[in-house]
Amino acid sequence: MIPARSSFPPGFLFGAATSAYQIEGAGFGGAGVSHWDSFAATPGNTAGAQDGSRACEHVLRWEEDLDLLAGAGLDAYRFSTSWARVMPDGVTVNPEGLDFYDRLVDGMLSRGLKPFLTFYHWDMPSALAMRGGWQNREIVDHFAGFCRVVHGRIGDRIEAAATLNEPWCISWLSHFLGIHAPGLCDIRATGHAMHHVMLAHGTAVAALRADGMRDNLGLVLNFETAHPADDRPESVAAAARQDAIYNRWFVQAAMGQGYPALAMEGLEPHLPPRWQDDLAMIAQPLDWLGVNYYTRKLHTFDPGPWPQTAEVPGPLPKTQIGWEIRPEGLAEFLLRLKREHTGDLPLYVTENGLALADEAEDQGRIDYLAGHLQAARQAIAEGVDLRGFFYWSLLDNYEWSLGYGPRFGLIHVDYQTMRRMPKASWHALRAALRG
Ligand code: IFM
Repeated sequence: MIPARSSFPPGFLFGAATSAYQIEGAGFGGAGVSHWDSFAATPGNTAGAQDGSRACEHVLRWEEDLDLLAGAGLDAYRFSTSWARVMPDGVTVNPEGLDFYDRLVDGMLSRGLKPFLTFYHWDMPSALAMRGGWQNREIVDHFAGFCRVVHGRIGDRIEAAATLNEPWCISWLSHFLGIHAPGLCDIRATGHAMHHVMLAHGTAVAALRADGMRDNLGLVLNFETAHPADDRPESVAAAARQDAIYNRWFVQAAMGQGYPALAMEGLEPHLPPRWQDDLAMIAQPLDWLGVNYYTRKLHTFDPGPWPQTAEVPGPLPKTQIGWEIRPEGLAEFLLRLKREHTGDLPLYVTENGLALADEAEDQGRIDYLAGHLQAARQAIAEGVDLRGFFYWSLLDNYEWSLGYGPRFGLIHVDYQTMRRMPKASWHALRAALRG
């Protein structure tokens, strides 16, 4: 059973999260081409070559979506702004794009929902991607400029803002594993992207502070438990390397702890020149950190080039997309962050959820939510200053390279008619929140 609102500290926020490209419909409202449009248009990159041009037509149906958020008794909505919608060529403002977010934020406020903005959730304008995107240091100032434009228009009404969603996905998943746009498999591109993405974060924070954003500015990172597949020392070492790349690189840099040695073993030769000079700019003081947690993976030694890790399927129950369900990992990360990296910095769970193929299985979503909310309560009981929890996702939506097959939503979307239908989990969450 989903724990009741009353079992959390007063003021604890419950919300749901989405991102622009996954729900809005990039084909509407004068948005420019993003690197996700061209990535999806290239054979083999996304399931069925599906893209976000129509997605959930949120740009046309946002009022209904906000009604469903408020109807569930949620307090907050985590959304992102599409860079390609706000600045189709990466630099020139599209007034229609900004008007959309202006209306959306007012729509949240009029329904009593607190707006939690993420400036960038992956839809980079192609014009900038063609200049090297995150590999090119130029992106740092472009990104800060984009954040300033968005903040200048809606910053007076948002509750909290994060610069970036999941820098691991922006850099490693997209430049090393080639699974997300721009689909590169190149360690040098990866090293540059992993540094520039953090420099862009820090530079944007400094710019937003200068523009008057004094509080509630943060960063959203994803964490994934990396366990060794067996007791062999080489598997233990492989899991530790994976942990350094995924779970330590970004948080350490943001918290002023430098890059982790185990990741530097492979990445240092591929970082941009004079990367050390940027560490202070990266480590800007933040007001909160967002934690996205879904799963754990098992790792073993791989005899190829660094990082010599390979994933092995684990024994735990799995979601539609094969991710193991392990709620205790959430409590472990929240406690570890406090102990090793963030100290007393307020934390939010900014994403947690699962994909299930079919509504008949929706009890699985209720159980998943219950387990992870219990883990959040445990972390709070053990002293973590956790301020809120956002379910991923409000709606079924475009799951990137996996297309529209995986269904993460509290609300079912019929992609033919665009009809929204709350699932059993939406009702269960509402009951828990209303008490
Ligand atoms: O859909 C994604 C989201 O865009 C970022 N975090 C993980 C989710 C599920 O894969």
